Amino acid sequence: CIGVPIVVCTWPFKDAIRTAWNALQLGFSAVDAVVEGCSACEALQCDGSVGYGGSPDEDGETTLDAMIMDGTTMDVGAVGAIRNVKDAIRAARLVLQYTDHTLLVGDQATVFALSLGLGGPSNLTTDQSLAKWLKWKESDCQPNFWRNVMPSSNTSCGPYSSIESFSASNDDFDRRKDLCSKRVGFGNHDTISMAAIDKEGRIAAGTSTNGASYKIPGRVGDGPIVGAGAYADQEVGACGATGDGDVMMRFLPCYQVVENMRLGMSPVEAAENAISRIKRKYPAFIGAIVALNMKGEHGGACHGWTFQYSVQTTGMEDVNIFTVYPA
Ligand code: SD4
Repeated sequence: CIGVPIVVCTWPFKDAIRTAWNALQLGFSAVDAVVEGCSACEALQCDGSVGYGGSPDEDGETTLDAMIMDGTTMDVGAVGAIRNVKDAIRAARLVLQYTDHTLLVGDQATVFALSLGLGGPSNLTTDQSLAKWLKWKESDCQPNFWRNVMPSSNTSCGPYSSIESFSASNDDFDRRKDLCSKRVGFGNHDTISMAAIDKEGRIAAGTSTNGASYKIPGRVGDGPIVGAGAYADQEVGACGATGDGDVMMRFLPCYQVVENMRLGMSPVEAAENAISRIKRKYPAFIGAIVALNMKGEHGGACHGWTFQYSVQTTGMEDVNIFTVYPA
């Protein structure tokens, strides 16, 4: 089934797709559909990687990243590392709707969202995220995201001064990270990235995630970065990404995908090309991309894991799940 309206998203987040699809069926805009779909995932804490209570940072706090892009106007609203607000995608939408800005971050994003009536402040920590963080704290898998820091056993600044692995090489870091990821679950990269085309042919894309577990506080991932976590352009199509955002955002893979399609590539070719550009420099990265063009053709590509994405369009009774294997 190919056509429009259509909604696609990373991973088998069926409820998110159904929510967005219902919005499209009711005649809502692509922007509204993506916001509603991502919002449903936040409330459901999809895979623990979206919404509150997931991916605690080094201090145990959950912060959220989200973005919504209107591919018709190219307007964007995004929030990075927003604290104490459960509705990250709605906060992003407020940025889009009520400001000339693109991205607000941290505490000030919180103040902004609350001032415009979003619910909260809410504690984003849950028993599960606390237990996960404690397990990590008690493991020898700290720190997670530091490298090339001078060992300095006699300084008292920062929680890591006594950790000897600072002197390890980058390869050692990668190996250790890999081992630890299996033990304490570093690798939960399951962002929702969604794209939709509505009945009037308008296109939008958006993301919502609680980012990377045990990140350094203040870290913002690829989710709210235009062209990295998602991108949409009415003339061409849209894209959503998931995976190791710290690496992926260096390549603006979703911008790349849309530009690839503009030059005539199919969604699959465009996604494969964007992934291969990252792979060339970072053979160990983990990530995936879903691409959609204005005809409603879609495709995906991935590296380092098997990827699934979800689609609903006219003629499909329910959400269809597509599986993509690494090239
Ligand atoms: C990030 N890309 O913050 C996000 C994490 C994720 O699927 O799960 N992606 O790096």
